[in-house]
Amino acid sequence: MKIGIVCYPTYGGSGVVATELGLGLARKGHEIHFITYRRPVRLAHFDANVFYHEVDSEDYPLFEYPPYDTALASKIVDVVQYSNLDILHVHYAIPHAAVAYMAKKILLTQGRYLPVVTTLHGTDITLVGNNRAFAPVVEFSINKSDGVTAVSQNLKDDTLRLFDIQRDIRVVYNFIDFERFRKTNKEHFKKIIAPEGERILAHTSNFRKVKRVEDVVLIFKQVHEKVPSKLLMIGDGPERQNVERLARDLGLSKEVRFLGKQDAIEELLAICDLFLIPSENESFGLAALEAMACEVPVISSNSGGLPEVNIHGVTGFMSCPGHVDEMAQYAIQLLNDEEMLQKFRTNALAQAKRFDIENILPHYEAYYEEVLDRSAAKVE
Ligand code: GMT
Repeated sequence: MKIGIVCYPTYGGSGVVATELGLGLARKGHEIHFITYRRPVRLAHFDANVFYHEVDSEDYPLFEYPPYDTALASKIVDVVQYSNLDILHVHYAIPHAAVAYMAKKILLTQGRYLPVVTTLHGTDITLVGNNRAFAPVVEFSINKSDGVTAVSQNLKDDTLRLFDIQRDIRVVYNFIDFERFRKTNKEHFKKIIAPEGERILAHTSNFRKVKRVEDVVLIFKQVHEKVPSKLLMIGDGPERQNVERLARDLGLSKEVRFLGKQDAIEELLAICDLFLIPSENESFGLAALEAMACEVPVISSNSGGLPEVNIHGVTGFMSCPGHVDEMAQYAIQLLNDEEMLQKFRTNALAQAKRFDIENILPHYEAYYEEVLDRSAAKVE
């Protein structure tokens, strides 16, 4: 198949999923065309089946907001025409699903039907659920997509609850590539971070409010009082300054290391004992899955799709968002019990295997085939 993929190319979970999906499909022989404003972070190497089309939106003094949507729609039309795409897969509803609809309408005037699959990733639904400024367009463009997928059952349920959706939504979970995410021996590295054999906890995110990053430091404070430990804070975003200040105010600056954005997250996860993800809302929690694939148990909130990934009392523990004391108690219990920790490590890996890219990719391929079959006779 010739598949176009539209996504955010930066360090977000949706961009990572879109890029890894494209690369995985390319390995299986499909021709993949990424259409974005910047080369996706994980698209670092040459691949004969992968093409990258950059959206160049014109800057003009009249435009206070550069019209990216218009430029993207034009680029999609161009790529579909000249690369002869079979299907377009857009990741993150805003604005990609609406832009795809515009491109589809333009192509129809040329007698060509472009089937569009939209994947909902989380904040495109849960944020707009609270922001009516986007809602009518999101609802309309989901209904106009030829296929819609959501990354968890919980996100599907939220979408159906928050919008008037007239089409079926298929759940296709986030996935993990075990070629990359697996526990490797990084003892030398561990000695640098934790020279006295301290336990290592980690958090990775884009440091937005929804991640409750302050809770990570507050949980760690309690853990550190009972268990010799270090905390790695990986990623960057709007809350980073506040959280760095909090760590300093709590006297933890030597124990908490802010590493910023990192490419080789798996090398950091390889030395960790526990992963913290106390999000207010999390449609799936790809970061938790990445940790579990590296045999790191997870203390998470029970929001959104996290219970579909982290199994309470098996691969980690869960509490309601904001229940910092309870999360800290769970963390202390696990870190103080070597036998339990080892069992949870094994369980985390076994659960992560359910989301192996090799298992999930065929679901997308089958769904594309279904959508193509349904669209074959369509001219409108
Ligand atoms: O985690 C983020 O805030 C980034 C966001 C994105 O769309 O880039 O991630 C969302 O999509 C990921 C991939 O499908 C999911 O694993 C994350 O759980 C989801 N984030 C939220 O729902 C907050």
